Amino acid sequence: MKIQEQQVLESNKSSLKSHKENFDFLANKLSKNGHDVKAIVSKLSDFQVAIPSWALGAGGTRFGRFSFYGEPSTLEQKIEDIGVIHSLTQTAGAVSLHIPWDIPSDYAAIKEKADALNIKFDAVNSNTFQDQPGAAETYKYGSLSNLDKAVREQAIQHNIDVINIGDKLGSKALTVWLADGSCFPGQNNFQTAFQNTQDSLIDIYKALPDDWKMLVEYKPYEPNFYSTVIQDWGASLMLANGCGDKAYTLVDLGHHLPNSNIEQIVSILQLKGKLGGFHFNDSKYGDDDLTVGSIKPYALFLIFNELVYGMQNNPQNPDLAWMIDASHNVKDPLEDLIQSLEAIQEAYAKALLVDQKALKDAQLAHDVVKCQEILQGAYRTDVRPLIEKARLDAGGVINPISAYRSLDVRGQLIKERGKNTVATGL
Ligand code: AOS
Ligand code: ZN
Ligand code: ZN
Ligand code: ZN
Repeated sequence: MKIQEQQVLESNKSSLKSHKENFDFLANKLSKNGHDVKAIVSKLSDFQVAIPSWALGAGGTRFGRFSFYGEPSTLEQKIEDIGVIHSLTQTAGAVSLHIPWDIPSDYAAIKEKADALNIKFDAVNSNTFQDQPGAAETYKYGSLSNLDKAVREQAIQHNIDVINIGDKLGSKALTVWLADGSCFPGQNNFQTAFQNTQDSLIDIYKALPDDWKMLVEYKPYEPNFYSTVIQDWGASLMLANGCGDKAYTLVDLGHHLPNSNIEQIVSILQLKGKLGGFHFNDSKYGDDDLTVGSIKPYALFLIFNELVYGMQNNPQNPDLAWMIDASHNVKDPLEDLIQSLEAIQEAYAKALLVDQKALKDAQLAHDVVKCQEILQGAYRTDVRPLIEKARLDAGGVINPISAYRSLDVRGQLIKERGKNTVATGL
């Protein structure tokens, strides 16, 4: 399944006129208010988000899984699916692989396929939260934090293997997420678990190529329900600092206790030059991995407001690895990813509309009402014509969901692959 240029053109025909009207109206209004619309549109066109290889099949919970069929069962097919999303949105120009779920059998062929679809290899993810068939040691009681040296060594070696695999594909970052922790008080010594984790991460860090980054992901609970070794941004930052300059914190939006001020976390990490990457999703209760922007779109906007500020004011912070980490039971996974990309673009576009100079002045004048007006004025703008224009300029479609449906992509995939269903990740 590959979207042809002709199909893109065809799909845009019917909506081109109304898009143009809407865009001209908005662009005119924004220009009058001093915005450089061209620059905003080109920033939106440039913005690329990596699709996680584990989100292309229907997700599931421990209570069950319901398939959409036609799901990709090989890495090649996963890349083809991202190719579909990318052709329509022009925003999904990267993939984040999970090892061992996605070990390439033929590196040259996979690279060629990804190149042809304009897809880059973003951060590679290691997995020490499951036992692999034939493995000598078990991760039942932890991996990098384990009391048993042999287990730690196996987990360290796995991460080094992942770096080597990613290196062959042109990836430049390793994401480490650990399930390590405890389910009951007294099960673990907090200090020993933390120190073991630090020492293990340092060993992995030593194997990191010079132009690579190590991204340390945190999460407050699950699968362990009493304590998690890397529970929050503070633990992640301490571990990253303990490794060195190439180690950073990765923020997954679902990995916070309810009502955490994620925008503030993001902001301070950028100030310290230590924000390395993002896993976008949304949640109502915990690590729900719901569609980006489906529950708390205003919070997403506030996060993007800090990200835009950071990208403009914090040269000490490197370019971020933007990734989605979501998965679903009840939606076609590709439609869901398209909705997530749209929500990310929308939050980004609105954040670009915040008048930073006016905001600073209002802050200086302690004009609290004005500060809020500035943020909410940007948030309340319907920026969809800007996103449509950005997609159109880059060669994508005006309305990805309706194009996906009218091209009957899922039907085609089922025809090609049959009623394929595969188990995916977390
Ligand atoms: C787990 O909750 C995390 O979000 C990780 O990013 C994890 O490695 C990923 O979901 C792949 O399993
Ligand atoms: Zn994540
Ligand atoms: Zn998550
Ligand atoms: Zn998660």
